[in-house]
Amino acid sequence: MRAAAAPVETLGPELLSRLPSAVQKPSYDRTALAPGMAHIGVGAFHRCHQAEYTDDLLSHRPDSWGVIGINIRPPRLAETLGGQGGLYTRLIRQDIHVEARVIGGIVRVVDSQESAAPALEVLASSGIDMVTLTVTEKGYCQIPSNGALDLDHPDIVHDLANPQTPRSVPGMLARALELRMASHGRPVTLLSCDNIPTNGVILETVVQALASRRNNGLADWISANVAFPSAMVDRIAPATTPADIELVARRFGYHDAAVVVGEPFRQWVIEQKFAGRVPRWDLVGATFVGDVTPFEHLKMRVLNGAQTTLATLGVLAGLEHTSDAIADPLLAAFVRRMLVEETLPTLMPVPGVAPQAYVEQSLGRLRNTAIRHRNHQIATDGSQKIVQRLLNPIRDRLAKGESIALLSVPVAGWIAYLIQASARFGKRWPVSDPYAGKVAEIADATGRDPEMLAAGILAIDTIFDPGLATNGDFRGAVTSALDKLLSDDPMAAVRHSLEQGEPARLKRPAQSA
Ligand code: CS2
Repeated sequence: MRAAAAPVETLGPELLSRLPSAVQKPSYDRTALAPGMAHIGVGAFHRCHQAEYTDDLLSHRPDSWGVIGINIRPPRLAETLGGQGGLYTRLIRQDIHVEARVIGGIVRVVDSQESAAPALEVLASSGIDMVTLTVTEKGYCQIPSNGALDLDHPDIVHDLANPQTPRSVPGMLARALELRMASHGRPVTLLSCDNIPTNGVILETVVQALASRRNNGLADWISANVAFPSAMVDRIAPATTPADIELVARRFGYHDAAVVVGEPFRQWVIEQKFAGRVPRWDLVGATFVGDVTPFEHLKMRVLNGAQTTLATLGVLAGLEHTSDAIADPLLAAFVRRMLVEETLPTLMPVPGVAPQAYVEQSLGRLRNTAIRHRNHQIATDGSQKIVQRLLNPIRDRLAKGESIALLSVPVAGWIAYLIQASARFGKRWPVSDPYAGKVAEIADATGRDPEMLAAGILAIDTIFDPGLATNGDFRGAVTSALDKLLSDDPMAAVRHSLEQGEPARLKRPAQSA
């Protein structure tokens, strides 16, 4: 009779001293670590990015910067990270290479999905001097086209009526700040780490929009005691899959329900605008600068612009991951030309960065076959992403009378992606986007006519500002690309735009009969 295999042990504090030597582990004493900051939204990106910088900082100089991780939306943390004492494995993967490290900076986790109370208790406490957030673009309850608080958002409607039991992120932060003001009064920095331009300004705008309606001095107290720096964050870290968890078990011999996987590249540029104590992430690779705008534009328009383009066009071409889409010669040629010819000229100079080299580096990152970044994941919440990734560079080019033939194709790609998920277009795939219902309604009403479809969707003024939506060149280019993307040969849109945009000297002579 064969002996039963020994059960695989789960990662936790007691396993730390027995981890295989191939797995790097915290070099500092976790038991001595006091919490000094909180993070809201402990997803793969936080665990792979800010938490790694914090872990580097704690190794560099042990300090009271332990992190309390809070989730206010699913999934619950108690069963995964919580059960592992906050520990998890961060894998860095590049093609066949895997580097493993257990990150130790998260000292406690808090589930606050059912009620705001557990989150508020942490956020309002006098020991917390820094709050970082990754709550996704839509977590800010802002109107994508102008960044103002969306007063019609159901959670905001709720929070305006029930300010002490908030549901939204802005509502929760406004309430936490109100509690701080009424108790210890300590200053705090709220640092958005979501991938939105001027994320600090947006966070401040939505929090202050609620605070100013309180009429109790909260807005003024916030102005004097709270900082909202903007930040550019970068590392590709797709959703963890069962295969990643399996890889850790197979290679390193333990079970970890909270594994995250990222690429080697990482970058964090933070506006130097703080209130109170600040973790010195600048000592471990982050950059503190006066203005993050040039860094944000570069990253969102080049790397993220390429990702969104490859994601939606990739799905339409039947491709699963970013690395599959960029392995397609047509899509690769398209995205490079779009970035070099149309996107780069919209960018301001970025200290220390050569734009062409940045494009090549970005495309290289997207070719990493070990990063299984699903095109559908990137296409998720596209309505919240296309403004900064595609529409802003388009607007800048149109203002200078420059061509937008290439950048319009992924805009049409986003439309085609969403409308093909509607019942009218056969529900080709499930989608997750706050505007999916609205787009489906338009598709139902207009049917297949590309001109009517494009007109209907470009009229959504919370995404497309009216100046852009009514521009004839833009509308024409989107309509023409959409027509082809909805045909049996969707990639004709990509081929056509490449041929059209091709400088005359490169055009092939017409074939003679
Ligand atoms: C991606 C980003 O899902 C997405 O929208 O484009 O998460 C991207 O991987 C990160 O911004 C990279 O830093």
